[in-house]
Amino acid sequence: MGKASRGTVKAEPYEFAFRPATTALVIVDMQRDFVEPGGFGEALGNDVSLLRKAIAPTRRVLDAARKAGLFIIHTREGHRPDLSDLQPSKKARGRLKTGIGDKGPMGRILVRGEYGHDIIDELKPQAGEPVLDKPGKGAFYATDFDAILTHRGIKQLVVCGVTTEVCVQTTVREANDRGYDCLVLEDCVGSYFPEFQEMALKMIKAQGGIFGWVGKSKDFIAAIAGKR
Ligand code: TIU
Repeated sequence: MGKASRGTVKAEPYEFAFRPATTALVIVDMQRDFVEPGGFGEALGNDVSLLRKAIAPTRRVLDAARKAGLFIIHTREGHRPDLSDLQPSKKARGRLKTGIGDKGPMGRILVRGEYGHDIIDELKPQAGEPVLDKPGKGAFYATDFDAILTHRGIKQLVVCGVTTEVCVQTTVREANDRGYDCLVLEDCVGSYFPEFQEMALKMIKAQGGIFGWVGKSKDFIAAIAGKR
């Protein structure tokens, strides 16, 4: 099958239709500081094992997407080393003793170029897969994400990453308002809060897919196998 082929993925509220040539895999913020033991997320009192469950299925999706020749883009949340793009409100939020820009267990927290800010080894980007640095929760705010997708003719986004109700959902809402169809893979996204995981996914697919679709990695992998 050529790249002009169409596919459908079993999903809710109904099947997700896509064309491999116009579909991007977006992996949101799989950074050490959120996902690894000893990082910023854990230092805030979170159980990172809830996020780590998403690593293996996301790796399978990434491998399948590479084989199928899909456009792949990775995002990272973080700031310039001089913190000139860090809103004072974001810095102040949480009244943290050790917050964004401060020295954390894996370098300066959420600062570009630091070890903890980078993507985990299991999901390391390859050459040709853009890495999008974003200062906010959504991937569209203050970035060239929309331009990158538009230049490639991308219309559908398949979304993995963390956390489900924060950066994943914000990005899906932003994408939806810009006319992209989003499929969120439920086993490839993770939240520190199980109840938010459940509800964030329900919110996306409610009301006929008000923000998008929710599916499973195995069904997406089956749909793109042999599409190259
Ligand atoms: N990437 C992302 O979701 N950033 C966050 O700060 N998430 C939290 O859940 N805190």
